[in-house]
Amino acid sequence: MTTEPTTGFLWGASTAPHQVEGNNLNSDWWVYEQRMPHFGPSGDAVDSYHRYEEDMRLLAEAGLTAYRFGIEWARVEPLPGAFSLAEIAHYRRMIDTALSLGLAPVVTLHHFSSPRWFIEEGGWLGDTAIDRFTAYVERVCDFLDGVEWVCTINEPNMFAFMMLMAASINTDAAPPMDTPTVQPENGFVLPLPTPEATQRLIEAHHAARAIVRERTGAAVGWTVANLALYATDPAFESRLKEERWTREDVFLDAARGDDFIGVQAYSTQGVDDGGLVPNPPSPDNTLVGTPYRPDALGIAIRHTWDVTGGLPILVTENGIATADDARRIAYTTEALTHLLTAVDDGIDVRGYLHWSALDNFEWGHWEPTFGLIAVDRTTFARTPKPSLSWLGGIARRGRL
Ligand code: IFM
Repeated sequence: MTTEPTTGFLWGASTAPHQVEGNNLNSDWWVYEQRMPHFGPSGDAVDSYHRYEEDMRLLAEAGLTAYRFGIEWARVEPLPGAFSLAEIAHYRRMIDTALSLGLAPVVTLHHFSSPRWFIEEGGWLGDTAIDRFTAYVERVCDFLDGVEWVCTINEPNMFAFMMLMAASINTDAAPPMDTPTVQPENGFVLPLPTPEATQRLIEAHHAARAIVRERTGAAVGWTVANLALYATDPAFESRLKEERWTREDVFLDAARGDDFIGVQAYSTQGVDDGGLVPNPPSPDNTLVGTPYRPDALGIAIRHTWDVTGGLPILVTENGIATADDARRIAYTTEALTHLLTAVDDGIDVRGYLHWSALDNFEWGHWEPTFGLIAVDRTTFARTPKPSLSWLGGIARRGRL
């Protein structure tokens, strides 16, 4: 097996603004968190809003060459049509900092959180959704000079469930569902994305793609959560196809015509004649309740390549929620072996971005730690874990 990745292969780590920045007061998620008694609110998060330079420097000094971060719509446009020049300058400084440190910025335009006013106005299914989102995207494109990778919407297939939380925004009630990213003890079956949510997100992605193409020189795509679904028995193959289409492939298919597709993979889940089978509890499960399956990345890369008809792939997320960093290294070693075998087989993979750069706010939960860097949430001191220098070493050598 060749372990030499393609020239210019990006080695990096990812974050999302709401999960690391802190005090994202104008976002819908800020509202949901305050209303869910069992949620740990994001609060100051890990204060990456002020400490992004230190965070990026740690990644660059370790040897990584890319950083995926997001722009927070609720900050850039805190009121409808009112754009904050100070926040725009902030994100421009982040791009400049990444570039000056030798990190390719991979910029996400929407990662689960939306402005509170947008959701109150009717949100993603409302009449104004596409106009509002595209106005924001147009404004952001004005300051993306030097950015070569833009992700429009993160995990539309997960976000389609989070959209259900919006039903409570104009009430005092708690949102009607918990986050889809952390599985409870008793197992868990994600609801199906509704056709309306799916179509609206595809429409939004295509509209954003056109704007990014027209106004920037960046490659544009979206990032899909790959569930690495499998039939628990050959008799369930046709049900597997249906589940895959609605939960994943419809979003991958909509990426045809994009410049790349973001692959995000963590674990696998079985399908029987009743649909998804809840993951059984096991001491081996990760801290988000999913089975330990480092092979999920290879499965996801191959499936994505097939469904998109050979679109270049950027692994925009892969990692493990664990308190044991040696386990993170073991998981990632195996995941990368699968990635490199796929490259050997001719699949065009452009980079690997680990989730996550930092331990962060896992959508209502703080216990599942995914980071290459630990953060003391009272002092905000950063402590790189051994996995950071390990991954940086791979990036420097360009081989496992
Ligand atoms: O933390 C999330 C991220 O926001 C989207 N992809 C999965 C991650 C881990 O659950």
